[in-house]
Amino acid sequence: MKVKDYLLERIAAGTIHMTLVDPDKQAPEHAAEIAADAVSLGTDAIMIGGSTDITQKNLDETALAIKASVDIPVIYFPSGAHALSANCDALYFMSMLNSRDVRMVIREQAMAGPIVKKLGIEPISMGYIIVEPGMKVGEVGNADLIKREDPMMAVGYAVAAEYLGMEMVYLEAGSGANAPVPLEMIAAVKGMISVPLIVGGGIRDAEAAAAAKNAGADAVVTGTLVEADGYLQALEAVIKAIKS
Ligand code: 1GP
Repeated sequence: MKVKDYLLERIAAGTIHMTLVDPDKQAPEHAAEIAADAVSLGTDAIMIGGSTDITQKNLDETALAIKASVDIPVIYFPSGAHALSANCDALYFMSMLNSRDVRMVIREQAMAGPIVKKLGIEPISMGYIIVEPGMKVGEVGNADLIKREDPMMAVGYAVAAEYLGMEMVYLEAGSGANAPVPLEMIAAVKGMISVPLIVGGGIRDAEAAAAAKNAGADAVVTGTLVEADGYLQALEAVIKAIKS
């Protein structure tokens, strides 16, 4: 089954959870442990990515270790064409729609496309929209950040993504954000698109996860959560909140 179909099938049954692992943050063996823990707690897919310091080496090694330890899809969440790994089941073929830098909108993709084709990795097209505070990804992506009080700006980009044929939309507040994407913004976007809506950035507890789900997120992504020691309890609470 294609990863996209797996995600759509899961989403049809309710909001899903995806665990983001940054290859730059721990050794591949520990990344594999985190992924296995997340699977045992009910996460639906593992995403691998980070805004900075992703190399072909740490990506390949982390993807390989994770693939060996889990049997759910492992999806690459790329920051550019400089590192691409055939060790993942799929990758988000994404465009940072509100970047001021044409490189982030389409040039990296033009470089990556032929390589992705040759490697035979499943591409899942995605419109990536960066919301305040945006954090590192907003900074390195030179994003024209969506203001927190401007849900209609996010709606505009999201509908444009769908009309351009993108298969998913991702509302991103940035990894480690002190506040997740506003609930009104999630609801406004959800009300105007029919492709799945992924939400991430700054979601650290059950309350925030449940709120994002109830506002309309089809998928909730958490990353920073698993970087702290003793992450099991927090991750369990988040996944439970999303699945209940
Ligand atoms: C980042 O949305 C993800 O791309 C996850 O964010 O690290 O804050 O959970 P956190």
